[in-house]
Amino acid sequence: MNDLKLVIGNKNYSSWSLRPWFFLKNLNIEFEEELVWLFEDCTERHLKPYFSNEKVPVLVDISVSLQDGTPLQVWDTLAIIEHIATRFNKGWPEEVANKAIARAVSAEMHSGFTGIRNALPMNCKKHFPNYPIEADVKQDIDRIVAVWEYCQSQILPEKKGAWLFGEFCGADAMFAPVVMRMIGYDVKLNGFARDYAQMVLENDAMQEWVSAGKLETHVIDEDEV
Ligand SMILES: N[C@@H](CCC(=O)N[C@@H](CS)C(=O)NCC(=O)O)C(=O)O
Repeated sequence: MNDLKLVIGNKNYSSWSLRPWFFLKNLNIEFEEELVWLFEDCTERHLKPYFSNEKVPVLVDISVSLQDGTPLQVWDTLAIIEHIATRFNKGWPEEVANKAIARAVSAEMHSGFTGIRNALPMNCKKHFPNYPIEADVKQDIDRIVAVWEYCQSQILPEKKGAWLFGEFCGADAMFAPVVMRMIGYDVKLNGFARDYAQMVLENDAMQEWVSAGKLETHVIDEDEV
């Protein structure tokens, strides 16, 4: 039995769920998965056992007990990533500056980029060629590309690799759904951003997630543009 259970939403739509799932998969940490269909009659009942204000993702870690003997629950994507990194002592760059930058860009992703998040909802099934990109979304995209290039410029010679800091880390997980949005809405990218997006799309874990998302038949109307 796994110590960890990750409660997630629909793979086709739930971008927040994808982040910790992608993080665990790429760190080769085993976990059980519970999928809850979002915005349906049963959603509230299925999320009631969790202290997450009826939101996903939630990580349940039975190796850690609370005062009342129940297992630790961690909700909110960034807190889940931090807990996994603390428990397994991996998942952020080791070097102090890059660790701080990785956390800064992850926090920026967590709290910002509402233009792209609102206008281009993740939908693994869809591809919209030449989708019209509004000015506020373009601003977000430009900032994201600048962030990716900034991270890449900090890669240490001994950590060379295709991820944002060479080796995979939490920042890659935080930006993974953004890649899906950029590809789905046909955002034109160049240079490192284009190669990075392609690499994330081809990643085994991403392919597994997208394939499962494409098989789902549940529809969330507000995420359909
Ligand atoms: N800031 C939260 C956001 C979580 C969130 O909004 N999750 C969405 C699914 S992607 C959700 O559970 N929505 C259900 C609802 O709002 O009722 C996090 O980082 O985990």
